[in-house]
Amino acid sequence: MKQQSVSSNTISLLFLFLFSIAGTALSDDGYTLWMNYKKVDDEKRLSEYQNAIQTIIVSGTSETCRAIHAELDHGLRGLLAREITFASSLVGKNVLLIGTPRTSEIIGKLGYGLMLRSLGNDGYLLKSAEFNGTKMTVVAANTDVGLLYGTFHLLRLIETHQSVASLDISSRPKTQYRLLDHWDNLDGSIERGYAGKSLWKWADLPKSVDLRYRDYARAAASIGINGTVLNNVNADPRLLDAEHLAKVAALADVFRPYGIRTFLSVNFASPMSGKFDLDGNRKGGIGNLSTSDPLNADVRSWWKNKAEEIYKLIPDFGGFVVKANSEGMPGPQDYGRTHADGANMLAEALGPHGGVVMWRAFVYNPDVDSDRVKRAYKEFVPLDGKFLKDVFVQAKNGPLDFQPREPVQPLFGAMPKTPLMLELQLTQEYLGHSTHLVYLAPMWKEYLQFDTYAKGKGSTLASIVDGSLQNYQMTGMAGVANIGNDRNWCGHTFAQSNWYAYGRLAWDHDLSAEQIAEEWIRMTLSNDSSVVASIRSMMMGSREACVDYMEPLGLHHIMQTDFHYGPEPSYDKGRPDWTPVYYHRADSMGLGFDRSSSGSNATSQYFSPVKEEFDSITTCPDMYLLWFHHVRWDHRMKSGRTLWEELCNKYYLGTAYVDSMLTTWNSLHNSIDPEIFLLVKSRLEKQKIDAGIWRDTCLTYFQKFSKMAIGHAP
Ligand code: BDP
Repeated sequence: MKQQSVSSNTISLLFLFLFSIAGTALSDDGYTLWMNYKKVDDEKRLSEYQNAIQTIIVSGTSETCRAIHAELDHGLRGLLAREITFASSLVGKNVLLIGTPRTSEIIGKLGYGLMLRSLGNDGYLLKSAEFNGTKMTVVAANTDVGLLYGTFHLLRLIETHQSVASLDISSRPKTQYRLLDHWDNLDGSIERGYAGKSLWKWADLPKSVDLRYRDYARAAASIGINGTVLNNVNADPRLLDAEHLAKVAALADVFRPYGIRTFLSVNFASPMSGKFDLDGNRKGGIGNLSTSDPLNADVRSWWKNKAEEIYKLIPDFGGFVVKANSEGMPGPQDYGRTHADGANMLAEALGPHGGVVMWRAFVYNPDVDSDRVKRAYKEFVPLDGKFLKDVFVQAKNGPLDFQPREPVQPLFGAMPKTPLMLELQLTQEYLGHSTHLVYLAPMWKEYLQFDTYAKGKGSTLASIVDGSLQNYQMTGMAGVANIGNDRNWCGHTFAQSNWYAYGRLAWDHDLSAEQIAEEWIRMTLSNDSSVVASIRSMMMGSREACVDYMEPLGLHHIMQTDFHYGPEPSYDKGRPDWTPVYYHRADSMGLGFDRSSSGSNATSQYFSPVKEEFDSITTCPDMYLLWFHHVRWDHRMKSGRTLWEELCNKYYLGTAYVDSMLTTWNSLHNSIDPEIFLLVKSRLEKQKIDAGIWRDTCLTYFQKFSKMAIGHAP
């Protein structure tokens, strides 16, 4: 579980030994995430577990089964505080049996066949059973990876002190592709990364394989992640050269036993010859062609050959993510071709090998519409039905860019013939980086539960993404990772909860944000119920507070240009669709962007009755009001307050919530590991200062237009 490289193995082991003889006073540096496997401190539960798990049988010899064995050995040794006995046949009275009907005769005889049939490749059963007088806890699945997921579920039950006495659980993921997207660059930097440098040590690979890669895979698999995109969507073409593919293959070898497939972001101009411009930026690709036109025969065969080369090295390679014709990246439109032409060419290369294309819909060409948020819809909806079967169109949750709050991206529901993959952002690009405590599950739930009305009432975003509404043949979610090489992976301890929550929701979007928070707190911080309750309630309101102190009532993109951390509402230079002034449109009359039918008419991209609800200033929910309407300062809100009063109120509510989080946290100083306590405390203190800056900067700026006094309800 410690970070070390193979070459420094011995030294690290020595350290480990010295640390362990130093006793238990060592504080928690966060490295073990939600898998710290500390001894169960509830005596009753501990003896229940010790009694139920006396001998373990892991049926199967695959690398995945070896990983299961290692995880149980390590996990249960910690949790149950004793040596763990493994056996290959039934011995003793109480057995933990892990196997598939193919690898274990007993599983075959227990009669789970029908149940297993409905669980697919990744699902599993957790059962309490009896066989020939032996009491058993059973993890059964159709595949070894299913067993791995079931094993992690069992460990989670124990880590959260739940009974394992009469288990009857079956679980299968609601989406097929559950990916973490890393925006990591070859030089070790991470685009929008706030937790150190990239985990991937390109210079050392493939020879030296950091043991941390395995811990990454364990953590990801423990929450059901089954794919990792290694590099930035602003893709460096060199990742596809032979030298780098060997490095990618070495990573894929580490991830494979954990059921994690490897994917790459690719640069559309890869087949072209490349050079560096005066700023040192690479233009073009790694090939020797003079074009990357997707209808050119040489370009097409370049990609086919590249795919063959990749699959020779990585037989289970997952596929490509492509950012094309967006923010300066090359794409098919450079040759007058469509996004579908580009995506289909790549699908033809990957499809025969079992790979997919994730073609991003994050495009906002100003020629398409003067309102940035309408552009992706206008470019992609006409292409519905034109993509080959191995293509996903991957869209961010909102139509702009990962703001603290946006309405749903209207593409969802509007492309019934194209599987849409939902892209969420774990890294807090616009939500206080790794300094602010913002638990994102409530936000993701808000999107997933949003009713698009695409096929009438009940057409939630979740039902689109999981394929049930429009019968997608492939389904998936992608989360832009918040992971770096910081010792605790995510910078902020609570940012770990966002990694955790993303995986859990990608597996099952019906889980509640509260339940996920509770699991995470119990596994990471404390199993004491009152501590859990305090932290959970802190987390649950943290995202709404962030919206309130940054961009309440539908305001958006009023942050510092490019850095995206603090407020900069007065900024109006450069591309208009990147400037706060373009978005908030404050003037002497009021505030907000008129996207109603009397303005840019972005409301028309939604289905009825959402369209009408958003279009009218009286029915538009407060939380989206300034997104869709330019509202008079003296407009009466649903609360009875004027817009100006409500705005002030929200900013003060947000900052007050941060104060209350700090107070709650301080009250827990005896209940939390000291290292984690101090780390979180110092970040909350900074968050408090930042929230005040947001409030004061924005209100003072808007006051210039409203000419009203800043005040707030007590
Ligand atoms: C924006 C980021 C930018 C990304 C871009 C994208 O500011 O760094 O490259 O999205 O998603 O959120 O492509």
